[in-house]
Amino acid sequence: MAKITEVRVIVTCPGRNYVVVKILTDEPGLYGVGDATLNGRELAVASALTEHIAPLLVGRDADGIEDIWQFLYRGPYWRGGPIQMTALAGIDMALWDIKGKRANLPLYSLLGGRTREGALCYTHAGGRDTVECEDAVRRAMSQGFAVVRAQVAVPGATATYGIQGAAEATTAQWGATGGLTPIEGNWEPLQYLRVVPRLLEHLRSTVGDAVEIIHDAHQRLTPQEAARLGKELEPYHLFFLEDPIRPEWKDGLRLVRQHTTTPIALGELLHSRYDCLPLLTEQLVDFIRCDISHIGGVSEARRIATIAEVFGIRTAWHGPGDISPIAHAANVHVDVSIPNFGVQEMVHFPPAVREVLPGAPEYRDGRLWVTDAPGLGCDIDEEAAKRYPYARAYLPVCRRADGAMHDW
Ligand code: CS2
Ligand code: MG
Repeated sequence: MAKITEVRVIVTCPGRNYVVVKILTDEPGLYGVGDATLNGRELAVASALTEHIAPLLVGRDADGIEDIWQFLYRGPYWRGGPIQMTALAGIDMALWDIKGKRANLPLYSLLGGRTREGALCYTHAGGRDTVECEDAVRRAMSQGFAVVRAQVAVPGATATYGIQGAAEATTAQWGATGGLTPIEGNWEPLQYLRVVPRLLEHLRSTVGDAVEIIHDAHQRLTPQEAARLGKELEPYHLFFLEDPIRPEWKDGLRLVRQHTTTPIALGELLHSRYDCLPLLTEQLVDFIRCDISHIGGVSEARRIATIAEVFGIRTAWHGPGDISPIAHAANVHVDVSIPNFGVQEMVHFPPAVREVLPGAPEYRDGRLWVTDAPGLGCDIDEEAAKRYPYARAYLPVCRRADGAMHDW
């Protein structure tokens, strides 16, 4: 038995903010790390951890992951939601890390062992117009990517989600406005619905079928608009259309499904297996893409994957730059140990992030690889973390042309 002696919460900003949980034990040198980053609400999670969760864990057996998970999920009476499930994810990952270190086995081995060599992954390709996006797709292909996510600027919009590619998801500049108000963009559905089929037509007629293409609608469409887009994209055979509608509108997915055979992926704004359930049991999605840091960690990801498997649904876990290398490693350990893995979103972390949080999965030949180091294979350099103090940042927001709020 290894007793928990301290739950340390470290908030650091090596380019963008990350919240790291470090659980220490009474076994000399034995600790685990977990990611508890919720972009734009970092300190809310940090305070849930330090004020409410950490005092409950000191003295408990670090081996009892399931019991601690249930205790933190059901125990407080108030359950679910992004803040609590992100805090729980940090704890869960750190406990799995400890278990791996005690067993001297990599996490994927504890989860049942390898089902595949490496995790097929995709990178982001974006452009101000279709040609710029094509260049980005070609660059990704030359680096070995077999799957890319393609986004293009919407004419007339002051900012469009996704067109700056991976850089957008890996710098604190993204949404950081000096700490007062978020950047505001605007966006109109009709322009967007015209430009995306043109992008796909352009990509298929220039780069051909040699690459799989994903497009992220980022929860901006109505069910009817999403159905129209899915239908118009059918000739270009997307790998999937991501987040066509808001997650609140699960029923709306039925309409989308009735009208299009374009595969659908959804999940980054869901927070538990309960949130995912109707999407899975009714086969309303082809890929479930929750964020391991926002669903209570490795334990819940495994459970969601198992339910999805029953319905022939594959995983495509969220993997943006706003969750740390620790979460990316957790993703890949799950990816390589489940039977129904689909694809993994990835980013290239900049040097400062790698310095503070070593151990991100390595990219090679279109796939991500974790090492055989015990546990997650990640760490935090606390001295380096201190050199990058927290800096308040917000995600951008999006308005319609008349000034009304929309979904970013
Ligand atoms: C996105 C994210 O990677 C994705 O698919 O939807 O970049 C998302 O916008 C951010 O994680 C929000 O913090
Ligand atoms: Mg997305």
